[in-house]
Amino acid sequence: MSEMNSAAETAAPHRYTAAMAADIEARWQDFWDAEGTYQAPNPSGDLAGDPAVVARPKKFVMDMFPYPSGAGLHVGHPLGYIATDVFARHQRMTGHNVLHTLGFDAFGLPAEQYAVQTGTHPRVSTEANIENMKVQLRRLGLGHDNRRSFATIDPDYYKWTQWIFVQIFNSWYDQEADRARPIDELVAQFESGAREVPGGRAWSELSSLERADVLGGYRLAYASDAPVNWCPGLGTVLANEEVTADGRSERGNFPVFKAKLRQWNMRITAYADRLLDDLDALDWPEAIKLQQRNWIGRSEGARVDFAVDGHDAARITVFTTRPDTLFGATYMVLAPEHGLIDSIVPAEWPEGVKAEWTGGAATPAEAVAAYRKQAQTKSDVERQTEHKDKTGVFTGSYAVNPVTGARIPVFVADYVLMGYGTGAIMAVPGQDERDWEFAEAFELPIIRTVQPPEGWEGEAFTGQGPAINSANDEISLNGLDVTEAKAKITAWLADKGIGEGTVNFRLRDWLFSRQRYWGEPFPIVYDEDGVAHALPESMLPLELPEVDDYSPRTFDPDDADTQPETPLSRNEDWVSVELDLGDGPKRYRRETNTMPNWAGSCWYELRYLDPHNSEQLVAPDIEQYWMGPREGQPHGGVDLYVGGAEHAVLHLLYARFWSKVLFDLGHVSSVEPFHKLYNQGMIQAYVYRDERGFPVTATEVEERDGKFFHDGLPVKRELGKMGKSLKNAVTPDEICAEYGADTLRLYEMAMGPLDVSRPWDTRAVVGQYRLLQRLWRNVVDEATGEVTVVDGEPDEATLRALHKAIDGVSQDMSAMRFNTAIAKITELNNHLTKTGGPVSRSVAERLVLLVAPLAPHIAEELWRRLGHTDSVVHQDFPVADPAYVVDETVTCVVQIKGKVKARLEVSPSITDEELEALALGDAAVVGALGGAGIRKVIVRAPKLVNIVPA
Ligand code: ANZ
Repeated sequence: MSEMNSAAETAAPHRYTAAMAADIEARWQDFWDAEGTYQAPNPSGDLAGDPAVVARPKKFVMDMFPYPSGAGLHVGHPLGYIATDVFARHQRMTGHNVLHTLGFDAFGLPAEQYAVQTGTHPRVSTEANIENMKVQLRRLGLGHDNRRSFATIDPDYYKWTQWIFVQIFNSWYDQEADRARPIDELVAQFESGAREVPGGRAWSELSSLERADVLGGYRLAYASDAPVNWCPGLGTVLANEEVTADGRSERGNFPVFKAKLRQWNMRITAYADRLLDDLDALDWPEAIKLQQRNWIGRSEGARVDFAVDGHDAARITVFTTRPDTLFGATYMVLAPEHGLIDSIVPAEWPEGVKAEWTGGAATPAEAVAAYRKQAQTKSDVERQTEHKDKTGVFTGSYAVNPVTGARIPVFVADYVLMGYGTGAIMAVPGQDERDWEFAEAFELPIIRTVQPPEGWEGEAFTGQGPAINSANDEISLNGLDVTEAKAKITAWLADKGIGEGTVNFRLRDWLFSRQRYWGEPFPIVYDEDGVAHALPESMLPLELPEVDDYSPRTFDPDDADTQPETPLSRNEDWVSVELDLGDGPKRYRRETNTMPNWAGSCWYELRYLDPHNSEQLVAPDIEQYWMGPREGQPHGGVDLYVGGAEHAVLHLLYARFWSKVLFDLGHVSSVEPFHKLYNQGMIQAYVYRDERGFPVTATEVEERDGKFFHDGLPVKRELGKMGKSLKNAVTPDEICAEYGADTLRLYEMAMGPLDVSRPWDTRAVVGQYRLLQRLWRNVVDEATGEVTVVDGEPDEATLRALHKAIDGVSQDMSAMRFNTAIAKITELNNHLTKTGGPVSRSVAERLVLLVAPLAPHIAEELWRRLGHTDSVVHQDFPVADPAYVVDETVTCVVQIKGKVKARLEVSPSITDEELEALALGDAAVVGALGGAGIRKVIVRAPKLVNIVPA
């Protein structure tokens, strides 16, 4: 290969080669940096610029920013970054002020784990990784406004992450106004008596601790003792979203247990309805919207209170989506963590208890305790798995069905979750599959309350039908359909004061603290009463202290009875401080948890807008300019946000939530952070495994007759992820070295539709390299380096090829169909190659402009060689002349009595009828006929019309 190259280079010293690409690319990258080519002006502030550019329509194009891992980038990572770059470049060339930049999401577990393994400080390793990634990214020629880049670990940045936390802490959700408001306004209502203080006492009578407790029930950021996901193996608690389907930590794959620990939470549930409703106006993939809807999980139903036999004060409140089935509720279930259990468990088993209900225990208390212990080790998902054997134990107590008056046994079973509804259910085996299975296993009665179709037996019926077996002296549902029955029974329950219609959400509040070092410190201190105070803005950023030991305290992964220990708590000098928070110097203790790594990505789109602002989160006019609501974008937001579909819930939901809080509090004009979301596919790679199933280095594999060998031994090929662990990573650096960044960019864009996953194939990259070589040859003489284009008009066929390409590429660019855009450019380029002879300047220039978004370096070079002194980046994208875009025409001969009288240029697809009408209306034909009538017309579309006059 290298020998061939050198031979070619001597014969054609000005050929486009990898060496030439390297030279061109480095030169233009330096030029762009020096000129600030990609700087987008703001309407005001330190990044203000040319008012004429600001006056253009804006385009804010954004990528999901990378986590700077130590492994660096492989060719799969930049797929989205290249795509947004191509799109942004096209937008720039079609008259937009384009904001495109990239920052780094740099707090989080991997850096910390790496630091613990190697003994380097996480800041040191993270910053080194960022530098390395910047070098890799710069090589790709991405047109970023580098003035706007930052990392979430920069104190200038996390000052504002902490500031937003304080805003959230200092606000509450006013249900009536349906928005967040400052907490001071709530306090004023308590003080004036306009709102009753929970508990009924006067605000002035409460101690500061009592007041803090009351306010904690309202604040949008609050500490609570709710059961959380505790992961001893990682030494930290985790959000629900970070726990896998089988109850393990997404990171590290350690067991996760439920434990009661005091932790910070974000009241995202207050926004459940708005998070749901506002999805409608967003331009997002339906699949992602659906995942968010499911995660939020809105269910309409009812709460129903059940009395407990022999415990006058006790009520079991259930949430049900099927109140119409109440007559069929033959037992009840409490989640193992339910708070009522201990107070209703009797000392002895009641008379006549069935053996299989007791779990073999001597007393109900023992049975319940043993069952709870076992349930603790299972994840919510495991507990809910369909058709898993139903387990449970009897509490020894009975509840009373409020419509039938029947005594129904109360069980504890893990298929009911504490975190959903009320943590208690009425079980209706006749209409619910899980209840049916449980009833069969525990020999409980089954009463159908909806008429199943004929022949339906042996299983629950969950479909629609008329109500049956559903009447008492006061109310009958019989004969009503499900919807009618629900309405009727709900009204009846409300009337009796034992139930009401409610809406329940699956969404839980967001657990917001982690027991880590490498995260944003909370801007919170506690006074000697234990009351939490937010730090004033003047004390922000609260920087991470330098500590000797930043490793988390981890435990035996299986030991549920451990307690987290925060690394920051080991630093007494930092923890214990004297501060003046407005009422004189006092001693405080700092919060020693840190924020989860999601915090930094909850608002980064705003920092790109006004990256150096130290006075304000973002200047309002700048925020409105780039993010504000517009026609077609009623909630405002980033114009295009590109990233992987794996962020369907966590990041996108959290960022939407913060955005809404900031909107409510008047800090931003956009209600939503991201108007249009696009998920790029994955670049997959072949994995080769030896006989034991271990991956072998992909580049060492040989192919023979469709079989694959490594070191002479057969290996199996499969498609998988790209990465170090599967020994199949290809780096952009390798491809850039071998072909240049422009070839890499083209190849990644040409592989297939952007949203589809595709296998990487290094051998195919050369195809795009050849395209660029032919492009070069159409403009530059490989032997002399002279530009070969000529003045003068191209021929008709070339004009057609050119304008068709312009038309198609323009549409493809706007719709992000970059693969088909490349196909059209290739076609045009091949046309020019085939035509032979020098290309006309006007065609060559427009071809270069078409290529510019995709392969900016070679385009910039050719543009310069074609005699231009300004950058190709800000040229107008070519516009197609519609006259040349329409299909080509064919010549139709019109004969009268066999003699040619006219020639018509017609579409090749014209019909006989259209052609006949056209011919008879033609002036020459009308003249030749001279008013004579017509006996017959013979039409052979599209080429011939023969008229026989009368
Ligand atoms: C009686 C009933 C009868 C129910 C019937 C369903 C069908 P979604 O739609 O997901 O909101 N449920 C309530 N809380 C639960 C908990 N903490 N753990 C497990 N299951 C729980 O589901 C609501 C239904 O799931 C509720 O309606 C309840 O069972 C059950 F024919 O009540 B149903």
